Amino acid sequence: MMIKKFVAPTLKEAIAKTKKELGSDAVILKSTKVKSGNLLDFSGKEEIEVLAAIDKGAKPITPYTTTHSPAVSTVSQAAVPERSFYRPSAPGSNLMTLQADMDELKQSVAQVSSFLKYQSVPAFPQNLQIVMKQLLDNEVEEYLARSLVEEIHNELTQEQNRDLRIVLSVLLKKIGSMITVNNEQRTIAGRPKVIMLVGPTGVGKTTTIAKLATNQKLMNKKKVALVSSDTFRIGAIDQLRTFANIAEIPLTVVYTPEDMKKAVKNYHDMDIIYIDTTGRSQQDSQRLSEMQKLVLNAQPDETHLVLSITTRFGDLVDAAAKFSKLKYNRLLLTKIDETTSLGMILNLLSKVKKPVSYITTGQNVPEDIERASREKLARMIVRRKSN
Ligand SMILES: Nc1nc2c(ncn2[C@@H]2O[C@H](COP(=O)(O)OP(=O)(O)OP(=O)(O)O)[C@@H](O)[C@H]2O)c(=O)[nH]1
Ligand SMILES: [Mg+2]
Repeated sequence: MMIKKFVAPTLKEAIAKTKKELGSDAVILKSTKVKSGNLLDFSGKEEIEVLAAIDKGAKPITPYTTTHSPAVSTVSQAAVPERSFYRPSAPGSNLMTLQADMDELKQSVAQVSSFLKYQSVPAFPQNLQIVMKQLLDNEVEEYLARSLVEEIHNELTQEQNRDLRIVLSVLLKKIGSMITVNNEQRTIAGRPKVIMLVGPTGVGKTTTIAKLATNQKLMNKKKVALVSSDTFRIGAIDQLRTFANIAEIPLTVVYTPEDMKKAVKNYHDMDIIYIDTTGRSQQDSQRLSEMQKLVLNAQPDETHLVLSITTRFGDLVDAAAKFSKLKYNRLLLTKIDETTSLGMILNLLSKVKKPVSYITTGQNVPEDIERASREKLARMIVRRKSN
């Protein structure tokens, strides 16, 4: 393993530097706030120092010098960086984004008249027509969009309906109330919390486990262990093993449901055990039944069904139904960065009544993950697409 230090004004910039030099396989081991390195700077300004590692086998993009310092001791001293998924958004930011949403929506006014030619929208006041079009553009199903707009029409006075700011804030509230989240991160006293990720192939389960485990270890300083069930596909484990080695997180691979029980028991002194599973097609009912045994033996406190929001809606609903055999109690939505039709989230949540735990927004470990928030999800659903 090779380790290198990067310093930048923000965590994001430090990570960008790291990725530029070490490539996208680099893993952040530690990020700390440090005083500005510039001796002439007396402002007391802080910068972010990132300690990154890359597997020896992987090729860096540019040549660099390395120090072979042991990572274990430094990992446990990690400080909370500028931007982590535990931080609440800045006060006042909601109002600002609401204003931005509104300005964006106003730009749609011009398009509404042409839209009305081909949509059978009842004679709603103009602001409600704008909102309706916006929801449909974002691929919210028509019946949902219509019922939201009708409710607003009925509940607000004519004068309120003429104020786009009021219409929009009521809309966001209504959408927010259709969403439930559960992003509880507290661990359980006296025993490890067991968290299992299940879901179709290629949705991002392993990547998400790497993000969650790193964040819990580095930022919350939790004792974290990984278990991976590799009962169906030889070689599937390499990706997680490489990560576990670099981040120095213990990993056990289990091959049978009985192994699972032992592995979980073995990690009794950990705070969190994350269980990765190999992707299963929801069509493969025999394999799903085998997975049920794994679940039974792991006794997870949380089972997150991981779904990529880039998947066709019909397939999402189908996966949600088939995986219900595994009694999942959270939805974890991935690849939010890859689509502009975020109305799909509302369509899904109106059918699958489970709380959302996290959303993931890119391939970067550990930063591209956020705890789900109703307000933020509602805004994503309403937001105008940036083309
Ligand atoms: N754009 C984007 N890509 C992601 C995200 N999460 C994961 N990926 C990518 O999706 C691909 C599959 O990710 P994995 O973590 O291997 O998916 P998996 O669910 O573990 O796959 P299987 O174990 O084969 O079922 C990888 O290229 C990831 O980098 C995300 O939030 N956004
Ligand atoms: Mg995987």
